[in-house]
Amino acid sequence: MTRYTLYYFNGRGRAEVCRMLFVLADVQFTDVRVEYSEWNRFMTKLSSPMLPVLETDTGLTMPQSMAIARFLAREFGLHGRNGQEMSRVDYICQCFYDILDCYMKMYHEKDRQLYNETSRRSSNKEDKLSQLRSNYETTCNRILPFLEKTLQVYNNGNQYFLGNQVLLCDVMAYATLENIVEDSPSLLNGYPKLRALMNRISDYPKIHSYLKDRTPSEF
Ligand SMILES: N[C@@H](CCC(=O)N[C@@H](CS)C(=O)NCC(=O)O)C(=O)O
Repeated sequence: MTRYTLYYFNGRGRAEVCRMLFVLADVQFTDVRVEYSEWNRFMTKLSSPMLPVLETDTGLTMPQSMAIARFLAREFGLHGRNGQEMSRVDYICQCFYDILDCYMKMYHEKDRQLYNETSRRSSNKEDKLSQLRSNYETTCNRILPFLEKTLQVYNNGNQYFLGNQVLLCDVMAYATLENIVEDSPSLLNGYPKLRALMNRISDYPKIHSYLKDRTPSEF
């Protein structure tokens, strides 16, 4: 059996979708949480300028969260049954990723500014942060209506994105939407089907116990 190691910082961020896929598939993995202070050392070891990175004992080392997630979903049978289903899973994931990417950029800027609190706040920094927040909110307002509609293609949106099976895109939905719920829940007003999907996924037995036992993290 393949041994998997997932490297990321100590947060949910861009890696949580991959962790949830392992949980859903009941596959063991080593969850390495890199401290920021150790990052330069890890960067050399992994020869990747960014995290997450997935490593296997079969010789694979790969960066890019969505490429990793798609690889795992294919390995675990969570990507759809044919090309058409896989392409639907992919475009739904990519829509959520556009939101998550804006969110992470905003989060890191906020974090960096807090970390550098000793240097005085300048209007440039505040402009940058409010620009990133505005990009994030605009992206949510542009993409969420499409996702709410897309969910309703199967069973009036009362199950999952492709009907009755939980797939990569549903896990990606949860991993993205939980950041919105934490940071700015009103952005989800008007999307009852997406909200209900989140509850359905968090109630899904394996996911439910993972979420219950998960150590809370800042991002
Ligand atoms: N598109 C990449 C983006 C990866 C990325 O920007 N990761 C950030 C953490 S969320 C990182 O590694 N930052 C470290 C650095 O910039 O030195 C992905 O989705 O994996």
